[in-house]
Amino acid sequence: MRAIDSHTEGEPTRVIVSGGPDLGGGTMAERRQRFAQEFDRLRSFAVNEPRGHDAMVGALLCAPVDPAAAAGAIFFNNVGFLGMCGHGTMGLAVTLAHLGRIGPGKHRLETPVGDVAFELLSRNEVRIANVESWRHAKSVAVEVPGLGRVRGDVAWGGNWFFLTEHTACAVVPANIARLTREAEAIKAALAAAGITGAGAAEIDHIELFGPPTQGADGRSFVLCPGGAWDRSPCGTGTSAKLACLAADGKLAPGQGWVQESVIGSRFTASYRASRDGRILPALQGHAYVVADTTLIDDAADPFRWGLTSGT
Ligand code: PYC
Repeated sequence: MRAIDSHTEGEPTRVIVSGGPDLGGGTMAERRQRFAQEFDRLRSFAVNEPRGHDAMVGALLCAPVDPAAAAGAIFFNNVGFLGMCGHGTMGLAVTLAHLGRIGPGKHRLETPVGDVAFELLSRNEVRIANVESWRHAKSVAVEVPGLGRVRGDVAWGGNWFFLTEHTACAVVPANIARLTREAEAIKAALAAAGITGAGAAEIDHIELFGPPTQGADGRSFVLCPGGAWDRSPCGTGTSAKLACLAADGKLAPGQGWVQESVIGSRFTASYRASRDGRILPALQGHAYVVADTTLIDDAADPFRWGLTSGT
């Protein structure tokens, strides 16, 4: 399996460019389902230890349904599959450029939750136009053991998010272990209380906000499904935040928003209005290719399919 690794504002992406599962034709949503049902161990093989680690996000590069698109992609992580991935799309863009498959300019990526336009602005700078995003529920209250009543919004930005300013500590690197515990407790409480996204979808990303540093408008800690925290400001999380700001009338279409991660890396963002109060977010950030590598499959290796929590 050939993999090209990159990071986007600190968050890793591993793009499988060859040797991945053959998922046949069909939409990216259909191919994601086939990947999950028939080839899940290849997901673990590619991103879990010993070849990867919990924070690694994978992207299987696919031939697009529409030949005019640059590519299709199915994003996944240490425990399962993602809808969209903002940082991953930026990583994939610089990877395609590294492979000589795209040049500077505008391109389109097919994902399981819709098409995403992206623009390679320079070797390491990418702008993406994410899928339609919206706030699903405002100021939802949930009782969280150890934290008390926590209020936050539920929003879609390509994945489901619970966004709250209720944090027991500052959003700084020294508090990452504590923020992780807090976010995990909120996620468990939401599930226990039956609070979901649309269509009973699990809220699998938790976004905790604290005061930004100079030059930024928002600072967030994002817990991803699988327990890893996002080193980048999280593209789908930033989109969910823009949807909430738009719904509250706190950010106008076209107005800039700088979101920083817990480690201080940044995306610049804005949105266009869409139907029914929904928005079309645009995000910009930097990504760098860091490895072009071969993942080896040894049938004698007891941890051939990767270490998982059940290992
Ligand atoms: O950038 O959208 C994102 C993302 C999702 C999970 C990790 N990063």
